[in-house]
Amino acid sequence: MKDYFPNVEKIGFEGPDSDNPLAFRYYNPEELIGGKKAGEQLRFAVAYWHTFCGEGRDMFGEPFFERSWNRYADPYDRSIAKADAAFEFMSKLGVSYFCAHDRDLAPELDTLRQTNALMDRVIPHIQALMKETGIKLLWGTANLFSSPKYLHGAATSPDAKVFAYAAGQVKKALEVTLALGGEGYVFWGGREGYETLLNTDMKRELDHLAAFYRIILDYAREIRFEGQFLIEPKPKEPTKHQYDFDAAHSLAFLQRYGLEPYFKFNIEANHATLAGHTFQHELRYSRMVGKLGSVDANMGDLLLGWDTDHFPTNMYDTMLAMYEILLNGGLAPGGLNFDAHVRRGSYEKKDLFLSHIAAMDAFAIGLKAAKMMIEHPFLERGIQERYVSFDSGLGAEIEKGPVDIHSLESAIIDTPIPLPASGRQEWLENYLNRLLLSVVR
Ligand code: XUL
Ligand code: CO
Repeated sequence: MKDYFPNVEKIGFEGPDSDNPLAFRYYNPEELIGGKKAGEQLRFAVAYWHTFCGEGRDMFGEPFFERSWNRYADPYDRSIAKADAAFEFMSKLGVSYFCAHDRDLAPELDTLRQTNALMDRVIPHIQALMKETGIKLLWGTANLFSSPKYLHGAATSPDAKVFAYAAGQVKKALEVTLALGGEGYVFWGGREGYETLLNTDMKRELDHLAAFYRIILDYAREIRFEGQFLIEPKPKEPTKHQYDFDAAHSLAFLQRYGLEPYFKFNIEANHATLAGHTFQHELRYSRMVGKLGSVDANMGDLLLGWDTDHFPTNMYDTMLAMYEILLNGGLAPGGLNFDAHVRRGSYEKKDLFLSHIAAMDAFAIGLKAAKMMIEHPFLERGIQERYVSFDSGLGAEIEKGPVDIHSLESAIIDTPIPLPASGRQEWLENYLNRLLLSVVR
């Protein structure tokens, strides 16, 4: 392995009082939290695209990050160098998983045949690095949005040849995911949406999207890919309206087309906030319908209206996220994928470590606080009490059903209705603050 990060040793756990920036303060993978190792519960993954492909480009600025592994002119050499840098980075950081698009691993050439042939040359090297380091693929995916051919979408493109190309690309991406032992496969609808209904047949595009999924599911069966398929909802960006808007939209789509049994959701924090939801809302909804499969762990800036993909360092959010995840019975075979990139101002290679360390520490704190929330089921008890009127009498009859409108009316028509109990929201929020402080103290 080449030495792309010569000044960084393996990152260790040094505890809250350490002054070493290249150390974990709260994340100790071996620490037993509720009888299970923290590392096994958190299942962190590094996102290949942001961490090894990102070079600081934004709408107004050129790429300038020093990422020597991306400097090779030959696409094969570049892919190999990038993989070497990735596995050195991930081993030093101490994560067990990565996530990647097909085009992160090997770039696109003129035809799909040529692109696939390049991929076939790169994959053995990735397999060797995986074997050497023990780092596994959490999920694979295909980049169906960067190439200009996808300008009107991939599975929802008005051009049938583009649809066919996208299917061919996913066929290969699935084979690669299988060859790398990927535990899941994610569909993020990159440009599956529309800019204006003036030129869009929404019904036809949704039918095409469902047909696309069916074709891929059939192929997965054919090659015996048994990983979990995941849809990653996002309401907008790059298109004005994305079809997988949020978890509830995505569930309705899956139900409408009879695809529900085959998918779970990969919930991303910043996509939730773009949809006008909290991260916890999307996690709760997915959990509630049995569809919480994996998480893209990042955070947005609520003052900015786009997908800023910050590293998740807000402990309050990580606490509530881990609460939902624990109540979900964990995420396996999913995990916490850092779909996040360093700010343009954080341009040093070292910042790649510092950002991941900050996020991993924040999630370790979140896990500990969430465990306490569950051990002292204060919230759950409060919620049970809040609905006590549905446990017996009239409420129980409503829940059991059927109840007719006349019996409901006669139950209330002659009685003044007292105010329902206080929701005590601020008291609950204060309780959570105390709990969080007791973890970091
Ligand atoms: C884009 C996004 C993607 C997916 C994978 O907003 O989140 O990186 O996670 O395609
Ligand atoms: Co994502």
